[in-house]
Amino acid sequence: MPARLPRATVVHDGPMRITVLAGGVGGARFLQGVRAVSDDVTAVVNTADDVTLHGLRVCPDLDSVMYTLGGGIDTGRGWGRADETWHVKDELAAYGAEPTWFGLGDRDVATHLVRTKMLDAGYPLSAVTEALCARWEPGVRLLPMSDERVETHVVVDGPEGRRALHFQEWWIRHRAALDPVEFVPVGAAEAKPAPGVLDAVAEADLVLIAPSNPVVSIGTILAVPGIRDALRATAAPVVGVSPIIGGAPVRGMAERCLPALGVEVSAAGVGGWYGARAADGLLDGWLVDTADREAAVPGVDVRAVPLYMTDPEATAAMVRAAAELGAQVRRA
Ligand code: FO1
Repeated sequence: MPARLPRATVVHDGPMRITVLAGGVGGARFLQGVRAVSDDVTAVVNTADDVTLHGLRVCPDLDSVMYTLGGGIDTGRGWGRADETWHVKDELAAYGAEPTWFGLGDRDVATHLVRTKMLDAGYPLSAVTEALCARWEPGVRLLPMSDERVETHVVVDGPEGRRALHFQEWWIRHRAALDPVEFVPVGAAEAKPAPGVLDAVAEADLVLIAPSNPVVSIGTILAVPGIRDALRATAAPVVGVSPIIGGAPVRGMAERCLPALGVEVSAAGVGGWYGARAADGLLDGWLVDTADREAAVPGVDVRAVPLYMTDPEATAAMVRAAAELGAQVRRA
């Protein structure tokens, strides 16, 4: 009879079923750590960054996760392919074909061509993602948050008055320099969770909210009707990981997004924005960096551990800390 693990660790026979809500670059690095902790991982990935340009459907966050976990990512950028070339982009620019500000890599174009062809043939995004992952074998189940189109548009005030622009234009062309008045997940109200998303939340042993941008990566997932309710209803502990360390985001310009929602750029501010499950919010536990050990979120068990994802092992240690916190949180 193998020595039995302490009850708090054993949640069911087989690997711990972990479901993660994640965005792109930060979410992908976080998922490298989750994958090291369990081989039964489902990632629910933000698709509101998605954009159609030059006739191609581009899904940045799904691709960042797929390439990172599949070993094809350019690790410096955190998006797009390693060993990339930019001939298509340069040739398009030579024709004056807009937009010229979007970094369309030659290897990356193949992914967009396959995805666009399958979408045009009527396959839902979840089936397209599964097909692309057959090549990349990310080692986690990759689910788009929805098969319906949801696109974040950013409302900004400019010299010519108030206007909305696609998130990618705000993010890439303007480097998020235009002060956002509002972030609008266009299409969210009409969207449904993709097949498998609600079950992945309901049947998980642990639900994690990755340290992705709370507004344009996690907030957009929560805007899909049914997902927030599933998180509040699941028997699994819900543990979030702070994307803010010492008052600043590690990446992803969250400090440019949070003020538009009136949320303080701090571990406590973001934790409070997600809220305690016992008080109409989502969290049972909130993992913050040791620099933010004083952070308190009413109704949420907060724990401070090193949160810099310097490498997959460091990230795995964070994930284990989150799992331990999940096993210990007081449940309403
Ligand atoms: N981010 C940039 O800052 N500049 C780019 O030119 C750029 C191109 C790009 C192409 C494909 C892709 O999958 C992602 C790309 N990203 C680029 C990142 C993208 O803007 C993501 O939405 C952000 O990283 C936020 O997750």
